[in-house]
Amino acid sequence: MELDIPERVCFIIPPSIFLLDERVFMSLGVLRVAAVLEQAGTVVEVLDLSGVSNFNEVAEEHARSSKATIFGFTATTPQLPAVTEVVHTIKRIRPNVKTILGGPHVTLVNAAYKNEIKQGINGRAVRAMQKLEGLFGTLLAGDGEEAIFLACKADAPKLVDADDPKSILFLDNARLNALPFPARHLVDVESYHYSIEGVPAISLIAQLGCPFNCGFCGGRESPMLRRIRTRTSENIVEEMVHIYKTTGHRGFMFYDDELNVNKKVVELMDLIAKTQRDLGTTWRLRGFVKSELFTDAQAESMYNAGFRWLLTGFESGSPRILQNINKKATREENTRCVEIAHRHGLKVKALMSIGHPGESLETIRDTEEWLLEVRPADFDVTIITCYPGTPYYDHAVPDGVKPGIWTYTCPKTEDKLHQIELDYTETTDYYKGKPDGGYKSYVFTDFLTPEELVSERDRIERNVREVLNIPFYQGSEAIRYEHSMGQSGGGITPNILRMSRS
Ligand code: B12
Repeated sequence: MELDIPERVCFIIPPSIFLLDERVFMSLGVLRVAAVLEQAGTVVEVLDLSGVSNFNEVAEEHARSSKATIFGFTATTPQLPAVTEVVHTIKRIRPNVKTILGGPHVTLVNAAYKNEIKQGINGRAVRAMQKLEGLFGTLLAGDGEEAIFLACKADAPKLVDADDPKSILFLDNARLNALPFPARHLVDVESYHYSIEGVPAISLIAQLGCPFNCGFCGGRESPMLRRIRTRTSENIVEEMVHIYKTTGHRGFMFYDDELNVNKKVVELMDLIAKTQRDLGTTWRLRGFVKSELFTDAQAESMYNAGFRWLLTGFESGSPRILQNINKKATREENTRCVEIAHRHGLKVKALMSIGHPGESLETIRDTEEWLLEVRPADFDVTIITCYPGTPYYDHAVPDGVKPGIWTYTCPKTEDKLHQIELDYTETTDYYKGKPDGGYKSYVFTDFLTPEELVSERDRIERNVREVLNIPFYQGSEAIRYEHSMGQSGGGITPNILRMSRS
């Protein structure tokens, strides 16, 4: 395919005001797209507004001085209100620039939209899609690495849909393997602070996709998020070595949905272990596993590769709720997973959630009891969000009586989850926020109101932390960018704005 190479593109990473600390993990997806453009010769600017309280002022200042004619935004659903503010500002200051939205929110709204259209429904997803169409010049759903060239064209279609395995823009394993690593040099890596067992760590994503079908999880009908696409073990380790040699990091947080859905996980772990021996270094690793697939052999190889921590979305201690989620793992399998990990010296962070269909005080108590029984080294308890593209959202129907309420009914138990319809350009809905006061629920069940779900969440978190002696996290506050913070000669400080060498 003949490519039109854009001259200069500015990518904007919006803030995530609801997070306890916004500079823990960088947005790798948009940096993957940036890397491909850089490789093609485009000058790429990245304005990283994570953790900047007056983000809109900074965007305004940059819009005035930037020579970019294309502004690309990335957004998860709760980042959309901030993105909406910023895109309005950019269009006001530079009415002739092209604006593009990519990332999880538009990908998932598009998946939900296609689902509604297929069923002949003009519902919430159609409205959500129309909002996005009004705000941005071009919408890009799915893999951005190759689709970006089409999206940047002056005559690009309104929607570039790369989230379709039939599209040539949907990446296969071979192309994924051949692409450049994320352009981490376009953000201030040092300002992102995360450590594993005291070792400064950086995130990476080895494999894409999760084939499971949990009710709360985004993208179950989005091939980009559902189909497993792998890179070779050699290519993944090459990225780790590249990070180690360029930034000196010895800690790696794997953001694959579940490392052990990869049949070659043990091979990968053995190669990671061997690479450390060859380089004469020791690394510390952290990542996610799916509980019912976890084995002693995996645990042993993970420990040898440098893992000391695992994270698992156990979600609930209630067998009925696990069934309602369509989790596939039973309470017993979840317990077994923690036991295997402990046997091999791996600490477990248990990721729990409440607000599922049929959730009641009793099922929440089951979750609390299970945590106290298996004694994970850490845990969190979140409140379910029904974003577009989750089965809870995609298979809900409007309540016949109450306007603005949608209800999902579990096919097996007929338990229900009620959802308040939201305008995602205005409301910041997230499942994990700041503890004590940071949570708000937009779901409820036949047994618990939104407010009760929030108070139960806060209660479990306090109780279990107290009994298991696990401290609350300390976050870090957003910073206010002052012009005087700029480098000599003015301009936005490099921990917010970076660009490729022109
Ligand atoms: C790592 C991760 C995190 C990290 C880092 C977040 C980050 N910004 O990267 C942390 C822990 C901070 C995090 C937090 C949250 N996360 Co998260 N996270 C992930 C995870 C596991 C991997 C992300 C990733 O690197 N993917 C791989 C890259 C290649 O894909 P990508 O990011 O989608 O980017 C590609 C395309 O989308 C596109 N693209 C992306 N941006 C742009 C921009 C332009 C201009 C273009 C053209 C293209 C483009 O091209 C990229 C390359 O193909 C995903 C699940 C998944 N497997 O993707 C969930 C996921 C993104 N997270 C999710 C959620 C819900 C959250 C939270 C809201 C949870 C909460 N606290 O309530 C927060 C939101 C934080 C935020 N910054 O907004 C959902 C998003 C759903 C949604 N509707 O938006 C996902 C999809 C999980 C899921 N299946 O439900 N998350």
